[in-house]
This record gives sequence, C-alpha cells and structure tokens, in this order.
Amino acid sequence: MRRALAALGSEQRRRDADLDGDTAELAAMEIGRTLEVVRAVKAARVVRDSAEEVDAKAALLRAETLEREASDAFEQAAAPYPSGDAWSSLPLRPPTVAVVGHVDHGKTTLLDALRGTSTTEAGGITQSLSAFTVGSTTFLDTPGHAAFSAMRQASTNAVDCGVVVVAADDGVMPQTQEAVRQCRDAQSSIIVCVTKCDVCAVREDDLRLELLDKCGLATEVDGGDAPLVKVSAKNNDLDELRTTLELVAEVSDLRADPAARARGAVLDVSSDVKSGLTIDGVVRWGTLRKGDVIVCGDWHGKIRSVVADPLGAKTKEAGPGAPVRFSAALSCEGGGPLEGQFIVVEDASIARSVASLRGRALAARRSAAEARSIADRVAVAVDDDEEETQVLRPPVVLKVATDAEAKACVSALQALPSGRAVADVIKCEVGALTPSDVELASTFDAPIFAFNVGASGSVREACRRREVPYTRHDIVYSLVDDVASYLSSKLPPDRISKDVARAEVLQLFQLSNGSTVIGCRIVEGTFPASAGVRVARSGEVIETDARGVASLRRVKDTVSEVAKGLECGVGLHSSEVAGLVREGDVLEAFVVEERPADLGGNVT
Ligand SMILES: Nc1nc2c(ncn2[C@@H]2O[C@H](COP(=O)(O)OP(=O)(O)OP(=O)(O)O)[C@@H](O)[C@H]2O)c(=O)[nH]1
Ligand SMILES: [Mg+2]
Repeated sequence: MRRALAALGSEQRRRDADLDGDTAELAAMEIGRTLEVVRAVKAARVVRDSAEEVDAKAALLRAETLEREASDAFEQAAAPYPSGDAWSSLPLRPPTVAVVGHVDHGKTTLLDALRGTSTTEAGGITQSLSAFTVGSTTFLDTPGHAAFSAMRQASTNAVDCGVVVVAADDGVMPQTQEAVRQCRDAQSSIIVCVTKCDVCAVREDDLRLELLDKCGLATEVDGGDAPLVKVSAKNNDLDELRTTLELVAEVSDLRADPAARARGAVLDVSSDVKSGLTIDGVVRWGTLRKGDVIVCGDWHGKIRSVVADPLGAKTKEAGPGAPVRFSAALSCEGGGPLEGQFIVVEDASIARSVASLRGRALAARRSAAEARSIADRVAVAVDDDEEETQVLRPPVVLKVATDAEAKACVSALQALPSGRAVADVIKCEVGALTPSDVELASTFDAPIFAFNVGASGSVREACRRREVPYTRHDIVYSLVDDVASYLSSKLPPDRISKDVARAEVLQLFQLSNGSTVIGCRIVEGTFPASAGVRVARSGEVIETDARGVASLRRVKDTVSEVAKGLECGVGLHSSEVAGLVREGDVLEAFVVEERPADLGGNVT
C-alpha cells in the first residue's frame, strides 16, 4: 500500500494512516495515473484486511479450485445422459414418489391403504424412511416430526414426485411448508394430497390460499403446476391420487437406460461389524449390480451384495426406479458424509481418484470454514464487550442405528432450549455400544443415550462397573426428554416461591425478653409454622424475610398451622422485621419449593 501511495505521490502519509480503498482509487484516477496503478491500489486494499481475513480468503479460493477439479473429474467419470432422439428411444422407467408432510397428517396410513398393509410403529410415529413398490411405482414413507428434516430432504432428493400430504382438519403446518420447499429444492414435481377428507368437509378455497400464502405454491386451479387431490385413507378413497400419479408420471417422460452403469440416491446408511456398511437408496438410472464400483461423495468401493427391495429377497441387481439396499466395502478419502448421489464408475482407480479429489475439496472447504470463523471471531472480539452468559455444556454420547437417525437425534437435541445448558455431543455414532464408547463416556463423565441400538451383556456390565449411565430409547421424544432431564439435573434446582396464606395483623405484644408476638387473624389459606414472610402495608410489600416464621401459637399451644378465620400469635426469626410490623399490616406467608431446573429458564 505504501508503495502504491508513493507512486501516487502521497509519501507524506503516515504509515498507520487509514486509507479508504475507494478514495485511493479516485485519487489515483484524479492525478491521472494509469489503469495499472489503479489496479495496484485495488490489490493493495487487501493489506488493510487482518491477517486472518487474508487466510480466510485464500482458503476459500483453494477450496473453490479443488471443488472445480473434483467436479471435472466426476463429469469425466460419469457417462452423460443422452438427449434428443437418443432419450426418446429409451424405455420408460417406473416413477418414484416420496410421501411427505406434517406429523400425523396421515402419510403412513395413506401408504398402508395404497398397498393393503397395516403398519405398527413405536410411539405411533414414523421415525425412519421406508421404501417399497406398489405396482411398478416406488414409494417412500417419511417421518413428519420436525427433527427428521434431513431424512425428508434425502427422500425428496431421491424421487421424481413429492406427494405433499395435508390433513383436511389441520391445514398447512410447518412441515408442510418444509416439504414444499424441499420438493422445490430437489426439483421434483408436487402433488398436494388432502387426506382425512372423511373427518370434515374440505374448505378447498381456504386451503389453496393457505398454500399460496405460506408455501408460495400455486395449485393447478390457481394457474400453477401442482395438482390438488382429495382422499380418505380410512375409506380407501384413493382413486383421484392414483390417477393423478399416473398422469404426472406420463407428463414427466421418465426414461432410463437399464444397460447403463447405475446412478442413484442414498436414503440412509447403517453399519455393523459383521456386514459392514448397508446403504438404502433408489436407483434412478441404469442397473446396480453386485461387484459394481461406486463413488458417493468422497467414499468409494465395491458393492458386496444387492437386495432389490429393502423388504425383499437378495438378488444380484436393481434396475431403474427400484428401491435398493446394498452392502458395500467402502473407504472414505476426506471424512465426508456418505450421502447424496451414488454413481457406478468404470473401475476402482477412477473411483479412487474422483473420491480423493472430492476428499481434498471437502477438507479445503472445512479449512476455509475454520479460517472464516477465526476471522469472524477476531472481528467480533475487537468490539464485543458484552458479558458472556454462562451456559453449561455437559458431555453426552449418542449411539444410533443409522446415519439419518444420527442427524434426527442431534437436530432434536438442538431444538431444546439452550439458554442454560446444552448437550455437548462428544460422540454420535452408528452401531451398537462398544467398550470404547464406555471408555470415552467414563473418561468424560458422560452418560450414553442409545436410539434403536442396544448393548451386549458385557458392554452393559462395563457401563455398570464404570458407573456410566446408559439408556436405550426407540422414540425420539423419549430420548429428548431423557437428555433434557439429564441436562436439568446438572443445573441447580429452580426455587419457586408459592404464596400459601395471608394474615391480618390485629395487635402487637412485646414480651419481657424483648421479642414481639404478632397477633393475627388468618384471612386466606392455612398459615404454616414454617414459612417465609412478606410484610405488606396498604397493598405494598415493605419487607421480605425468607427465614420468616419462628413460632406459631394458638392461645398457649404451639401449633404447626392455623386455618383461615382463626386467630394466632406469630413470632418471627428477625427482630428487625418484627420491629417494622404495625397493626393493620398483612403478613403474607410463602414457601419456597425446589424443582428440577427448567431448561428454558421459565422460573416463577
Ligand atoms: N379419519 C381418518 N383418519 C386418518 C386418515 N389417515 C390417517 N388417519 C389417522 O391419523 C393419525 C395419524 O396417521 P399416520 O398415518 O400415522 O400419520 P403420519 O403422517 O404417517 O405420521 P408421522 O409419520 O408420524 O408424521 C392416525 O391415527 C390415523 O389413523 C384418514 O384418511 N381418515
Ligand atoms: Mg408416518
């Protein structure tokens, strides 16, 4: 910058002078310097950034370059889709449909009615993805609970069409809006399916307005693309939906080359020691076979076995549109998630090089994010003198059955109130509990919460020996409640003051030992022998004494409480407070109860 300034004839500027880049540029132009000089000044602006800012920008540039390289390598490895006549001559493929929408709006019941089944679910809610075919169409059932957003997105990314279910008696709700958004992001077509039409008359005009207002979605009647159908799963009245699905599939011209190398979408991943990685997905193009080499994100490796339908029998291949479960021996190059789209490539070396480039790009993206966060923190630290609130972060270990469950559980925990304590998830892993989980939990003094996975007898014994609390859940609500009570147990209990009685002061008695007995009549509640006391005069509290009542007498007897309407003598612990009391005052008795800390801080 100084050199540039010197070139501009500004040598006299002090070294620490604050030069605004735009001014420098203008100045350069004003004194008639060449464009090169103006560019030099522009480039010199970076000198005014902090070193951290420069690092962040450099890291981002590097990440973007690597991402471009990875994407080029992918384009070369994946055969392009045909177009024009070549496309039209391909055979049609079966459609794929995700049923999405708000919790309890009737997705599973609708699918049960379509395929003539009756599903029973833990807690009466769907908590995982399931895929099956009805006729030739592949359907995905998705959970509606807010925590399962990532599962819903994975489903809409995997299909051609999203059936957005809206219960006639509930209308558009938050996950309806999310479902429409996710279908749009995935560029899948949308059918609005109003369910439970047997429960109440559908106010279609209102519902269409709601869809427009809350989701920005215009149905066909309003000039948009989305058909709206009305069904009742209970009455098996689903013809309108069936016909519309057929029409949408026809218009979408869904084709695929069954002879091509497969491409598809990952729905969920699980792993165990015996069978390794198991992936649920949907084939969108080509045919997936045992022995194929796949790349998925920065993972690559060989398929060991294929089940054409997650509920079906083992086979050797799965064709276009089919739901598929396969086990694979995969390696990861950069620590990225195993999600998104998978493709089959020609051989292992191509797979490795694409995955490795993606791994490097991912690592660079992570470094860029870290560098940016450091730069932001430095920037904030400069002028931030706000007091930091103390939030407790007790460590916890989570064990789950699948990747998608891991996301759902973490997301559900993140939705807990966070002002006083948040769970620090030090490990969230797929698979049954292992001795090393117990070891880690014991070291960090963390409990283990398991969702849909168990622990062998010896691991449970290790938990007992190492005094590591371990609980297993199969309903996300109960897992969240359990973690919430654990967090609450780490906080001091909330002290809640409860008014129990009011006594009108009738007369004051000075005893020979100097103490005062307050003669009262109880006007409200039952006055206890042990309570805090507030002294109120003309409706205003003039003193509060938490130690409060020291003695309570009726005539000459010491009593434990005095009921409404009766008179009594009250002695206070504090002679100072007693000294303040006048005839006509009111003594308000209160007790303080301790309750487990409210994470939201709603203390009364
Ligand atoms: N009357 C009536 N009840 C229905 C209909 N469809 C679903 N229900 C009821 O609505 C409740 C929720 O149905 P589910 O199918 O479990 O809802 P869901 O959308 O799959 O719920 P999540 O997967 O947990 O989001 C159940 O009690 C069903 O019996 C319908 O067409 N008519
Ligand atoms: Mg369901």
